[in-house]
Amino acid sequence: MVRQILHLDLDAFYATVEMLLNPALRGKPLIVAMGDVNTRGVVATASYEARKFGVHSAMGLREAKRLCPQAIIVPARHKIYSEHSARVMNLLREMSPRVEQVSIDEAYLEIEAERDGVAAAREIQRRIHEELQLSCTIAVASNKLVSKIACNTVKPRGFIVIPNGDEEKFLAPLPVGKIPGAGHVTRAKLKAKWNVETIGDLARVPIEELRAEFGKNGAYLADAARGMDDSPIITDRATKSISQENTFDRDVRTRDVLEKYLDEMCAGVARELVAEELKARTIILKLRYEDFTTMTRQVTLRAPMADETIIRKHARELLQQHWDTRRAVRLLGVGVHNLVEIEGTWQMELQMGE
Ligand code: DCP
Ligand code: MG
Repeated sequence: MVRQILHLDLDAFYATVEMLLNPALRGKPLIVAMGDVNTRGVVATASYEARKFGVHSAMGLREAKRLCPQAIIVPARHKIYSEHSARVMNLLREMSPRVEQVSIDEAYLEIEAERDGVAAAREIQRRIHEELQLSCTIAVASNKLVSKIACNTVKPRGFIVIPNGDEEKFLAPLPVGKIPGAGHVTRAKLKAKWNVETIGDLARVPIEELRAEFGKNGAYLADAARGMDDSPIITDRATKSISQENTFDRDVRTRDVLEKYLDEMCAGVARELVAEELKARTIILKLRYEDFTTMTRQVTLRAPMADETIIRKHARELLQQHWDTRRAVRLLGVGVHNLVEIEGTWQMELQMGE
């Protein structure tokens, strides 16, 4: 099954929001500063006009001012950026339910095979520009790794499509440091041992040799060099947790009563998991005593499940092990996290259609 994965990253995000709120800043070299706007602060981001002078994120303001004395410097306003980020993410979720937000201004999105992924990407870029007055770069590829790398090659206001089958050819001329995780230690070893500079050079190193040098990461590097990646989109639904809790009218001292409530809550949690098409690996018990001290204890299973009996068994065991029976219980709760999505219906249909 060929996937259609979009990687989207907003251009000079904080600076673009500042220009949106104050159009007089548009087209000017602008630095958004973290901490002190005077010399002790750091550059959070710079407009592309300021980047021409060598200013970049994480640079000290002193140096940034030396490189670009005419830059306008404004303090970062994180709350405002979060609001604009949320609008972007909501727009993406309108376009597909399979959205993975990776940072404040970056997300992956998967488009179902029966839709035109490139047309969807164009529409997203247009809507972000017209409805939210923000600028972004989007890459479309068959997996997350290639779409992420591709996106960075065409910034700002860029758009790029890597057709399925062209991944390795596209990556080959790029520096090996473009592979996420290939930091300076890895790069230095690759250079010293095999004279690797580009991703294409890396693809020519035998996999066994990479394995011997880097272990599991060696296999990752070999796959990455060939543009291979099958990591799934992790949606927000999968990162949340599901729980229920009960505050008692009167503090409870009897095990039977606690277990009765616990069983009921386990059933509720299992029902919600099933309804959301999720499975969980971790079961959590929460206890609050009469003096308001609260504790949570959890157990993590080998495999994800959505089974009421399993949840109940572990929740009861946690209660058995951790409830200090000398103390009355004011609140009891049970929850699950470490959630994974059961393959959605459209994905199953696609696999069967292949
Ligand atoms: N950010 C920060 N400190 C950093 C890097 C980034 O505070 N060291 C903030 C400011 C950026 C935002 O996160 O606007 C998004 O980070 P990006 O790396 O995506 O950078 P930009 O969006 O600013 O620019 P680009 O067009 O390169 O994506
Ligand atoms: Mg960005």
